[in-house]
Amino acid sequence: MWRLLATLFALALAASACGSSDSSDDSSASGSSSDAEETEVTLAANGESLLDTVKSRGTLNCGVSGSAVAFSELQADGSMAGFDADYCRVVAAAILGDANKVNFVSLTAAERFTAVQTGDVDLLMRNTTWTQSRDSEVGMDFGPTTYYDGQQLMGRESDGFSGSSQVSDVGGSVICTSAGTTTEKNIADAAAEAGVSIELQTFEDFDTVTNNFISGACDIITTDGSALVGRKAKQQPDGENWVIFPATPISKEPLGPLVRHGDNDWGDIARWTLNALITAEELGVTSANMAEMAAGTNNPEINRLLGTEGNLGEMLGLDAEWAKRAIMVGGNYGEVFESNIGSATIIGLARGLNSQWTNGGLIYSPPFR
Ligand SMILES: N[C@@H](CCC(=O)N[C@@H](CS)C(=O)NCC(=O)O)C(=O)O
Repeated sequence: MWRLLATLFALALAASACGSSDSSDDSSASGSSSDAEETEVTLAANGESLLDTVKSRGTLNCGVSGSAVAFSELQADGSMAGFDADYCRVVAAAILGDANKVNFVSLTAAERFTAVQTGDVDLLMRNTTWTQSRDSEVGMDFGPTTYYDGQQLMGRESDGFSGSSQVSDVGGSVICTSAGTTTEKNIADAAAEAGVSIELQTFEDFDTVTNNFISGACDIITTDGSALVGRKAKQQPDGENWVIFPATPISKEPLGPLVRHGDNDWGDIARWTLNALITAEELGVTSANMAEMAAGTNNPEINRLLGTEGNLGEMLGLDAEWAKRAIMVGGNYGEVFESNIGSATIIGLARGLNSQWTNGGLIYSPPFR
């Protein structure tokens, strides 16, 4: 009975989110509410949780950007690379025992929430900001934040901009960003607050936004700081200097995984798999020392995490070695960070706010107990 009620509730959310274009920043996604209804009814008829569905399907359908530099980028050979892509692999390894059992689905910002609502993707890992309306109106459930980001602007030094420019300096500019994002709302708010008038143009994807910046059609582009750093690293033409400002972002953009509202068991998997990687870093469990750690240690939390003590994995509907498999995909949170977006990569992001809480940052997992 509770499942029927949950399904009806999810349907109502899906229908309202798809049917209106003005109630939230994210409701302009493609797809129709009838698609959502068909999928919901199928899931309800099976009486399965998404965990059962994914196990019997044998693959995880994971929504990503596909063009977010170092986060999820489609490669020439058809593979998907990056920090977000690796998290999809980590979840597949935890559930299915194979990091390769991921079907990556590239989604634009405007498409992403409908894809979760209709069940086209099981998990969304697409530089998506946790906001109240996405949680309580659009019908998403967010996992812990994987990357604490913030919105910034990027302009040309030759236009007089510098790293110390402010929003108050962009009056009269054509500012471009992607549709269906927090970004388009934030820049409008920030310009109004700074008392400057801007011409805001939105496009379906950030490739188009960046190309319009390169051609000069846009004076400034704006989005999550990490995406601007990536675009500058990859696309800044020789002889130009693109500058990112203001130094303190204009918004908070906590990015992380999300699932459809209403399947708590499935949400638990998304949440605790990420917490496993975070806890592994905190406790010094790495891909390199896993064999030693998984043989049993004198730290009871490591033993619970790696399944040599207790039955935390079984409580999730998984097995004792789920976290071990998740950590072995690309290492703990810090290892996944460094290999994809850290200082030695093209994007070269510092840990900053994304340091462990024990190191002055915000990365903090609840205990494994
Ligand atoms: N974090 C923001 C923005 C996410 C987003 O989709 N950003 C656009 C740029 S505005 C994008 O496509 N980024 C990936 C890329 O660089 O292509 C949100 O959740 O709304």
